[in-house]
Amino acid sequence: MEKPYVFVTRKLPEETLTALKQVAEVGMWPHEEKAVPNDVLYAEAEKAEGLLTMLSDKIDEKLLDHAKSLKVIANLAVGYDNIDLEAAKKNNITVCNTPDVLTDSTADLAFSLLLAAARRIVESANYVQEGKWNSWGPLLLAGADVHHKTIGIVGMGRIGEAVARRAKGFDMNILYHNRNRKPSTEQELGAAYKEFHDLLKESDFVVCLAPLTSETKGMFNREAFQFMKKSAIFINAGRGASVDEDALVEALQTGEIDGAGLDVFVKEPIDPNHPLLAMKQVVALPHIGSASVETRLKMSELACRNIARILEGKEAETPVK
Ligand code: 8YV
Repeated sequence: MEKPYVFVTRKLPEETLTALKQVAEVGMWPHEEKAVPNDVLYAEAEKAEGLLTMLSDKIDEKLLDHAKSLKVIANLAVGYDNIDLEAAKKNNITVCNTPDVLTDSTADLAFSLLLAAARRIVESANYVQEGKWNSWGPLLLAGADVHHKTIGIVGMGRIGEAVARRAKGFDMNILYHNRNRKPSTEQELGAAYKEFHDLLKESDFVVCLAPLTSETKGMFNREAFQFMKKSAIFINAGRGASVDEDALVEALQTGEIDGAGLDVFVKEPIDPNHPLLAMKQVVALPHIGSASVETRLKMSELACRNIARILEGKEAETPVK
């Protein structure tokens, strides 16, 4: 019997595809850093029973209506805001993501951004590399302490909790805001639930780890930045569109807040001329939250297992509910 066809929209390490290749014929876009063009995606999706997709692929209703044989989409991410879930449901397509395997790597990165922005790590490294280090001053490149300060986590899901655990190790006072309260997290980590504006007012570091939904879109707007302390540092390792970037630029320019560490942007890749990139008090990264070799391999393996299981008529390991 002919094996079902699966299309993978970016080049993934061969060794992670083994399980999938046992049950499917696998086609793969051969580039690692170049997105699959829409005409290729449409042509491949039309004959595929499974798609392994990236956050940068827009999987909308038009594509899903067109992909008549499609049974499963596995997104190489915990987020799935690139996929029209309603349209997938309408077409009986199971959507899967890659939770858990990326939690700790993403929390490591979010906390590194916090440390880097607070202690001016990137600015200081550039200073040495550019040959500017020719004397010493007591306040030369002095940043802000992290230990014993207050962190306010917006979005207390798995990654938020993992960031809170790291913050606990730095003796930080932990506040959080979330759709629903997390009594076990409050107990385990001593995290205090706050209304959004109270969290903004009281935090030295405001860390956004919320998924992109109609409620979180643009929630960090001009008013939100005005609630923050003038010494506050804003970290975003969630989704760029949770932030009104014009308001963020303005808040940084006027000293409404002190700095930012950003792994995600409204438009990715960000325009190299974007005003945020010209600011010394901003640490900007190219959406590398889960980008450790170990984690990316695990994400790819999990996505492949999910597709293989659906094609074999089993339940997916991590379907989006
Ligand atoms: C992605 C992410 O995995 O998991 C998510 O939701 O934002 C990242 O970890 C990465 O951008 C690859 O799509």
